[in-house]
Amino acid sequence: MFELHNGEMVESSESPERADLIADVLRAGDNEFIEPTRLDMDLLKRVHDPAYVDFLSTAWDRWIDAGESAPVAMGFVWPSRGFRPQCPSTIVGQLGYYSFSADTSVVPGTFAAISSSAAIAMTAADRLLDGGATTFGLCRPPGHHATADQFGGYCFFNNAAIAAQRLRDRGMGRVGIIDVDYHHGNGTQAIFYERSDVVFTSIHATPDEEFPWFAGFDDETGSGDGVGANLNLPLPKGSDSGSWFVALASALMFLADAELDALVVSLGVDAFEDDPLGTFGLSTADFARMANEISLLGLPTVIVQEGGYATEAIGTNVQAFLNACPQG
Ligand code: SP5
Ligand code: ZN
Repeated sequence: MFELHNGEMVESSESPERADLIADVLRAGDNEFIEPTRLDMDLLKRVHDPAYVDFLSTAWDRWIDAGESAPVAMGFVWPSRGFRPQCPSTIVGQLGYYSFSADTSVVPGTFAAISSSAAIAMTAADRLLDGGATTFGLCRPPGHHATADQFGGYCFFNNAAIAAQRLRDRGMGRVGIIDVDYHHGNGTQAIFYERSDVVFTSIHATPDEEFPWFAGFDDETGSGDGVGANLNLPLPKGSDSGSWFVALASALMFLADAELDALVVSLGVDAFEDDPLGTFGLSTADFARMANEISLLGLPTVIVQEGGYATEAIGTNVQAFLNACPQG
């Protein structure tokens, strides 16, 4: 698969192989694997605009029916400053309306992949609710950049938001989300921005210097009912592990004060020192430390996979985090 990067079509950083690399490492360890159950479409449409879900379910077929021949379907005009944010009637216009970045395109397998990724997040939440144990959803593609009605940043359905909404729908009073991916989880933030029942915090490279550029600043603190329920901890590009863990301490204090019943971790491992997209200095051992510190909250926890592109290390980094989580 390809992405448009600074004017060139290049091989995409986000590949199906990523999930296999993680699964291979986890299969070699002492882990129980379960298959996802069928995605609850009502749940999906509580998180995402139903029209957006319907758009994605037919986008590839409509692209072909429109006579387009490009191997990927993507937006090329977005409703940016001064434009009308209204949905056009044709597939080419709608691709722009329902997306925000040029790194993400629709291909024949997109809807199947994003539906199973979302089903994995839902199933992880269900397993936590049914069995009580910390559960990891090996979601791929990732989800935290996807808003209620826009794809981008390799994300289409917001898996973390789907897990959090499932926890809410099945009785958890207030749910926290901590996003440790190198990039700001703009989609998760947007979905819950006006809500107080799901609180969000994210540690990431400052959007002043890094994707997604237009969200993730520290003065974004929530609005309406959600005032005070959003905490961004942007760090300069090139930040080391020491400053990352100072930010984590702030995130954990924020979550500890929020009176939570459960937690969702958006586990991107692209803050790793050798990640090709990241610039932070975290080591493999730091992912274990991260899990140790998050576990001190003592909350029932669902973990969903987000980014991480250092293919030789993605599995060991995820394993380091998971092995440091309390078993139950
Ligand atoms: C989930 C997640 O980590 N999404 C990050 C999306 C960032 N997309 C823009 C990155 C631009 C770098 N593209 C380099 C492509 C070379 N393979
Ligand atoms: Zn990322």
